[in-house]
Amino acid sequence: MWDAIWHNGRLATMAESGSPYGALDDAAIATKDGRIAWCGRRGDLQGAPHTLARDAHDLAGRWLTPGLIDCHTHLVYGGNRAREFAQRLEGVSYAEIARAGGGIVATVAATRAADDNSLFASARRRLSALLAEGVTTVEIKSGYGLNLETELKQLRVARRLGAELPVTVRTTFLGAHALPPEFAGRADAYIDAVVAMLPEVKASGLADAVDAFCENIGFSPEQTERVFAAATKLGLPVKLHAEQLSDLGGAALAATYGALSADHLEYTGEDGVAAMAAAGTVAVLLPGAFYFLRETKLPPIAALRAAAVPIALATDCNPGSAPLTSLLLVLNMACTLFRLTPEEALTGVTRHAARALGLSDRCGTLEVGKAADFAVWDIDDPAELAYRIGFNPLAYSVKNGAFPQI
Ligand code: DI6
Ligand code: FE
Repeated sequence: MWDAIWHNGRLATMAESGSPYGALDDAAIATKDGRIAWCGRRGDLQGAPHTLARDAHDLAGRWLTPGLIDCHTHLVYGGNRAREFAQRLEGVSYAEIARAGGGIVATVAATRAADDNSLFASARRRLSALLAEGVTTVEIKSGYGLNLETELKQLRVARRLGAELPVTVRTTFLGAHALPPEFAGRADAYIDAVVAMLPEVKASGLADAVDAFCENIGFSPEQTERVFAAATKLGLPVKLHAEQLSDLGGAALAATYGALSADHLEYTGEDGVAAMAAAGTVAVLLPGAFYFLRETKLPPIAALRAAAVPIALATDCNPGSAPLTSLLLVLNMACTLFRLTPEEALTGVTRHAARALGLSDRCGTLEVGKAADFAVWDIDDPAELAYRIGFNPLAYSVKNGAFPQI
C-alpha cells in the first residue's frame, strides 16, 4: 500500500527519455515514506488508485512537475540597496559603486548589524515568495559577513530556514565574496583569513560547499585557487562566480577543481566551455542579474549547447544585482534574453539545477526513489511556465510527499 497517489494528470518527469519534458500523458505518481514509489501511465497501474494508496488525489488533467530548484541565491542578508539602484539609473556603474565602497560592502555592514531573528524574518519573506511558485529546494550562500562570526550567522539562519519551512536548503560558504573594509588594500591577507576560516566552517557542519567571486572587483584566479585548494583538502565541493563582468579564466579554473558549477559566465570563452564539458561542471546562468545590471554580453549559449554542458538557471536573489524572488520570471528571462527553449529553461530549474547542487540522486526529476517533491500547475502545456510574465499558475506543491503549510 502506498501512502498517496496523484492520478489523472500529466507528468513532466524531466527525466532523460527522448520525449519533450519526459512527458507522460494520463499518468499517475505514488509516494511512500516521502519518496516516489511508482510513476507511470494509468494503464500500467495494478488497480484503481484509491485501492493502491491511503490517499488518492485527482489531478483533473493538471500538469505535475518536479518541485523547482533555485540553485544560486544570496537570500540571507540585511538591509537593501534601493538607493544604489537609483544611482545606477543616473549612470553610475555597478563596478564604480563597488570600488567607491558601496555595493556588497554596504550589505556587509547591514548584515553584521542584524541579529539572527531579523535576518531570519527578512529571508523568510523572500523564501516564501519562491515557495509560492513551486520551489522545493534552494541553495543559500553566505558572503555578507566577511568575518567568521557573521558568515556563520548567515549559514545558521539558512539552515534554520530549511528546518522551519517546507524546503530543502543547501548552504554555501562565500567568504571570498568581497574585500571587507578592515582589509582594504590587503586582498591576499584577507584570502589568508578566509583559508583560516575554512576548517571552522567545515567543523560547524553549516556549509555544504564553498564559492568565491572571481572578478576584477572580487578576487583574482590565484586568490580563488588558494580558497579552492583549501576547500578541496577539507572535502568541501567548490563552485564559482565566474566571468560575470570580465574573462579571467574562472570557469576553466573551477573545472580544474571539479566544481559542481560555474555561475554567470557572460564572458566565458571557448576554452572555459571546453574545460567545463570535460569536468562535468554545470553552467548556472543568471538572467535576472544580466537584466538588472542591463548587461549586453550574452553567455556563450551555442557553445555550451554544442559541448553538451548542462545549463541550469537560478534567481541569484541578492540585494545588489538581482533583487529577484521569482524563479518563473527567470524562466521567461532565460527564453527572451538568452534564447533558451522553454524546455531547456524548465530543465534548468529541475534536473540540471539538482546536478548543480550535487543532488541528482535526490531530486530534479520524477523517478522512483527520489524525493516526492512536486509542483502541480493549472496549465495546458509546460511551455506556459516560461511564457507568462508575473502570473503564478501553481495549484499546489508537495514536499516529501506531504502538503506543506507555507
Ligand atoms: N555576483 C552577484 O551577482 C552577487 N554577488 C556576486 O559575486 C551580487 C552581490 C551584491 O551585489 O550584493
Ligand atoms: Fe551570485
